Amino acid sequence: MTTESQATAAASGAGATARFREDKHVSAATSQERVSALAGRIIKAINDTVIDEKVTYDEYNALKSWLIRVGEDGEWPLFLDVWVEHSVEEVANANRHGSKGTIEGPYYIPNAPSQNTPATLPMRDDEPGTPLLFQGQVKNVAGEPLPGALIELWHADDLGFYSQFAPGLPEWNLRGSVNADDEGKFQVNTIQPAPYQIPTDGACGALIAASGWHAWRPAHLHLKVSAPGHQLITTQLYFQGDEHVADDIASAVKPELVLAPTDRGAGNGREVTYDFILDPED
Ligand code: MBD
Ligand code: FE
Repeated sequence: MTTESQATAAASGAGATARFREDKHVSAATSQERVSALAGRIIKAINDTVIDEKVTYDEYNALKSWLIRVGEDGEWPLFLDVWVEHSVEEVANANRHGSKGTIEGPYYIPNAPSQNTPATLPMRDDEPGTPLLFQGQVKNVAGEPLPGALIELWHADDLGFYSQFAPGLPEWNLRGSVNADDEGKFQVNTIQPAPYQIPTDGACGALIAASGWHAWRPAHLHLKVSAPGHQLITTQLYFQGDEHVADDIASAVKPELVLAPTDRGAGNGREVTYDFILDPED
């Protein structure tokens, strides 16, 4: 039997690459002018670094072989989502008045099994981890409840593995689409995810080791929240007391996104309430 501990960087990378190709229909919408301006700046930033740092041929060749390996390991989605997506998200959501967004990361899968609130995410009978009741309400920027809200939730298990990107997990483990009630209220039963370490055995892990960095993200819930007439928000929620909240490898933590769940007593795990405020469609 394959188990989660046999997850490899190359297998998760191949999965994330395939996922990206299925979901993101990148058109030729970028003009020649814009491509030239952006590619020109990025190339210049590399050349400026070479000149400023007096980069040697050995270092240049190390870079070349590392970049080749990023491709071989299928780790371009991981590399970009860990080290670049946070600034793209900052630009994209700069004018929102509602809840904070943050990066999507490489492991979203659309069309998870749909349920009405109160919901329990698909999980194994013996799913390890502290039970977590996540509840709240979806509202507009005037504080009014939004009917027809949808909460898509996906997260790692108690060992830090995502279904469909690590072997041995049921297809939709800890992934769900929850319809809120007529007042935008929702309740989702799940388990507390573990801190997540990005794969250490691939090209991104090699960069982290060679730099003396760490590979950790704080434990997080991934969410996409939407309602008719409103802008979908892609975000993550973190947990107070997690040491990696202060030094996320993906730079995706914002203070507004840190939860402080309370104990429910009687061995029922923890619960936390978080309301989502959605901006109107433009
Ligand atoms: C993750 O789970 C994640 O959220 C990001 C941003 C990168 C790698 C794995
Ligand atoms: Fe994640």
